[in-house]
Amino acid sequence: MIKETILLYNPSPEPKRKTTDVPLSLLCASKVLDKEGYKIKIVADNLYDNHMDIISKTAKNSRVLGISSLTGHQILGGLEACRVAKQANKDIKIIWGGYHPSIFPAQTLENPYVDIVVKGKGEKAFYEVIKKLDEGESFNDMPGIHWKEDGQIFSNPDRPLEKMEGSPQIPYHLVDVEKCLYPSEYGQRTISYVSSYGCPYKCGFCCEVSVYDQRWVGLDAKSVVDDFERLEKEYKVDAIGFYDSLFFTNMKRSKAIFREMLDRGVKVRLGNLDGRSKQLADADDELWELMRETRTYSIFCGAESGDDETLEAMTKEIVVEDNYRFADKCHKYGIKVVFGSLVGLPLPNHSIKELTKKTGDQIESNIQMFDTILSKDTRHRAQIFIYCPYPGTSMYEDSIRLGFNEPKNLVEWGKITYFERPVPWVNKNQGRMVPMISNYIFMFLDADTIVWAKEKIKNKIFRAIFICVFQSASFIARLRWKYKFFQIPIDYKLFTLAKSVNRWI
Ligand code: B12
Ligand code: SF4
Repeated sequence: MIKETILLYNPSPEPKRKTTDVPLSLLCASKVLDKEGYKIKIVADNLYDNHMDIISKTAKNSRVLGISSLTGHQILGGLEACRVAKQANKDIKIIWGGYHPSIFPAQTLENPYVDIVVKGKGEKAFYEVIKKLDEGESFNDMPGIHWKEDGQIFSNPDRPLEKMEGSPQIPYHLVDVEKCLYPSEYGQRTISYVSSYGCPYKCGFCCEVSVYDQRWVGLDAKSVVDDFERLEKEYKVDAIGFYDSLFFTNMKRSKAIFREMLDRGVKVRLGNLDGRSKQLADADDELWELMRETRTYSIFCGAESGDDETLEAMTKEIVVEDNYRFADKCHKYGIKVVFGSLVGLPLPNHSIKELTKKTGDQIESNIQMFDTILSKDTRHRAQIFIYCPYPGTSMYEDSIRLGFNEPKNLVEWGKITYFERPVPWVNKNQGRMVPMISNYIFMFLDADTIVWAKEKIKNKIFRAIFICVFQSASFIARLRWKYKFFQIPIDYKLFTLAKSVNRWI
């Protein structure tokens, strides 16, 4: 068996901003390979300053370069790594995985650098691909694998979603964990973690449907809490940020995790648990009491819209009232919510002009909904994103019909920027206003931001200056929110500038 280095790269999701997080996608994709003794080197910009040099050097002795990528900027970083690696070693095989290649396996393979795409969950699939490469065999019988041979693209059917029980633990030891822990609102040493994959729902805008086809698998409660204990003991982690798509899919499992934590005295704080407003608002008090007892910090919830017609068009299977009921329940039990929402959706039977107007109405109704929610609990955080069409979702074809200029290749998808109006019916003013409200005003409305931000500044003088500046900016942002005045964005531009030079803002 050939066990040369397997070189993996996690490109930064945003231009000019260093990653602060653990490369979780690559760690999970490496689980089985690591257990089987393969030599793995994971490169990311927070792990090495000169990361492209490391790629070039390591590529010389590597059989494979693996790239993980979402749609957007990560693609460009991934392609740059491919160029550097191929220059160092023209025989290196290049494998892409993650959401973007999973949505577009064939189009990803059209890029001359890419040899193989792993669609969906990667733990076993990646190992099997490497084994086949070692043995010089074809990928014909391997579900979920797409590949290129003599310029021709071959595609296999999707892979069944394997159970998580019995799969090796996440090999955090493959990276310098100290460089990947981050201070969050709920812990000084927070680490990212995932306990399930997929989602059984079919929201019309969400790419989860095309990658996992409404399937979901979750790790059993005991194994999840084993992981928490290990992270607590080995890395002195005090908080865990969840990256599940829908943590609360199975309420029995969720309760069992909280109970297991209490029984075993596990003290790490959990945050960013993903849930749906209706399911959680309807959940029994036992679940809520368990979350209170375990000091669960926050839930991430796609509230999506303050307009019932838009929620219906999204097939979200909730109404606006569910968002209010859920927010009240969280307030009662002292749990913070981060609410996501979308505007600029391609509603059927609307012209572009009507959709631009509808986008304005959606912004308005989301503002109204968040005004009500945030005025009841200032710890809740709101977010508004502009819709971006993804294939395999029910809204994609509508978007193309309505004039969405579909990117035609990997490079064009790499240039998609989420706050710069990916769809033509979102006008310039809306494209400017949405990120200003979402990234700037909502940040200052969130009562926890100042508590958390000032803790990160150790120097007393800097801290005092920071608090002064923060409070002045906060005053302006609150005034804007009170009067719903989002024009003449000089303060926002200054904030954006400050953000570009300080990665913690
Ligand atoms: C953390 C996260 C982020 C992070 C970045 C993560 C990163 N990769 O660096 C941040 C906060 C920056 C982010 C931003 C955004 N995100 Co995001 N994010 C997530 C989240 C919650 C977790 C990702 C994760 O780590 N999952 C756990 C890992 C283990 O799963 P995984 O990545 O799928 O990896 C597995 C397989 O894909 C495969 N695999 C992955 N990589 C590789 C590589 C190789 C070589 C192989 C063989 C296999 C393989 O194996 C892994 C193990 O099975 C996901 C939802 C989710 N549950 O995944 C959304 C998600 C990925 N994000 C999404 C979206 C829409 C966004 C934003 C557009 C949100 C917004 N409107 O601003 C932005 C865009 C970012 C950008 N500029 O490109 C979408 C996907 C969009 C897309 N087509 O890429 C998701 C799926 C959420 C959703 N359901 O809509 N996000
Ligand atoms: S938006 Fe959330 S609930 Fe809807 S399909 Fe995506 S992950 Fe599932």
